[in-house]
Amino acid sequence: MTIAPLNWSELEALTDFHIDTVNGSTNAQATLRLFGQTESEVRVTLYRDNHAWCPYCQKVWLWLEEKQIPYRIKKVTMFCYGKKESWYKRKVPSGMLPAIELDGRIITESDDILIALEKVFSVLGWGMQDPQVLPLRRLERLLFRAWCSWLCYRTRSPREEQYNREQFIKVVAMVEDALGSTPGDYFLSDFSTVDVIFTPYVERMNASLYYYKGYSLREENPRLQAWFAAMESRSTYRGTQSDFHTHVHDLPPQMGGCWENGEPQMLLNKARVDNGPWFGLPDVTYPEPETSRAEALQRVIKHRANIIRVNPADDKLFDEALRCALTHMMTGELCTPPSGSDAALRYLRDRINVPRDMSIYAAKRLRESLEKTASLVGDSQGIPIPFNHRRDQDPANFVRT
Ligand SMILES: N[C@@H](CCC(=O)N[C@@H](CS)C(=O)NCC(=O)O)C(=O)O
Repeated sequence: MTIAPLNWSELEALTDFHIDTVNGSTNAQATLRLFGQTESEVRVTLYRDNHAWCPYCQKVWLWLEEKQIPYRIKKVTMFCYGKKESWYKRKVPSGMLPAIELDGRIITESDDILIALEKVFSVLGWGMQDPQVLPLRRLERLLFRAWCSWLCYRTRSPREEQYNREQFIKVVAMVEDALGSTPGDYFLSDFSTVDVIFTPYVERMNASLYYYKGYSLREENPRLQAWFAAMESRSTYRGTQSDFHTHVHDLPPQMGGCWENGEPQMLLNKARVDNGPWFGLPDVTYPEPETSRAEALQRVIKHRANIIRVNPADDKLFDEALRCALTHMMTGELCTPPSGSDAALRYLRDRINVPRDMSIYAAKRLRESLEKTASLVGDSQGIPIPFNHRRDQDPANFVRT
């Protein structure tokens, strides 16, 4: 038995999800953050990517959120998603992100940005140049390079693949030692700028190695596992956290390629990230909030006109199919979509971006219902996600109408 899809007004009545983007918890939608202060106190503008994906932007974003510095956010398109805004190129000719404007002065390079912010707003636990922090900053870069060597270069033999894997695991052991050398789950004896610096790439390593190499960083290393859990106890981190699906498909154009090793575990992991089930993946472990479905529904309703317009399928067909998936998500009842809409539903399933569009559990709920609903009418996949660019996600297509 399947039910008829709810109409848009019936769906709207099922969500009252609302967040205070300005003074509430960390979120990707905000363009102003005040933390209870007044707008006249804003001295900082953060220029970051539209996708809330750029790792160096996440570093500065997390730092500002942890310190609760009032700031404005201006979003810029990254090259591989679309055309860089000319107003930004006038400010930062290279077009690189992140940048901040601090009391009218433009600063680029995420480390220099944090150093400049520390001078004005004081350090986050320990300073960037502190003798305890410097070796850990170097360790983070060492880990980054070992990860790139394994993930981003095509190897010519299984031996070379094995060597790259071992080199990476050696550096991970150093990270485990560093985490074990202080009390608590963070890098130093308390949460600090060091945790902020490690966050963006460790999150991307966890996703990409799971998917492209069959290696689960978070599950195979107990101290990193505890560190992730400690990070996830912070609402700041949760607000910036992405999921496996988003990362593994956003990384290749940014990194110039990510190479699969074709091993059995890798193939299983890849299928799971792409086709589900998405619950239980080691990309998140804190309990699912009760609001996840309502959040996903509210976000789709808000952008439904563009979501339908951008989808390659016929608008009327996809409108109905999308309502079927949302009806399933909210009621738990199966709702058969029009025949021929399976590829369209999976096209959207593959293009939910976390945390730009919604938080991690909301995205899992939506992906789950899109997939379940698509599977009622067929197994056609959507147009494949491009590997060399992500212009399918050009933010220009999603400016609200
Ligand atoms: N060393 C720089 C690296 C910044 C960087 O590589 N930014 C990339 C995005 S992650 C970028 O802006 N690329 C240009 C683009 O994609 O538009 C920093 O630490 O800020």
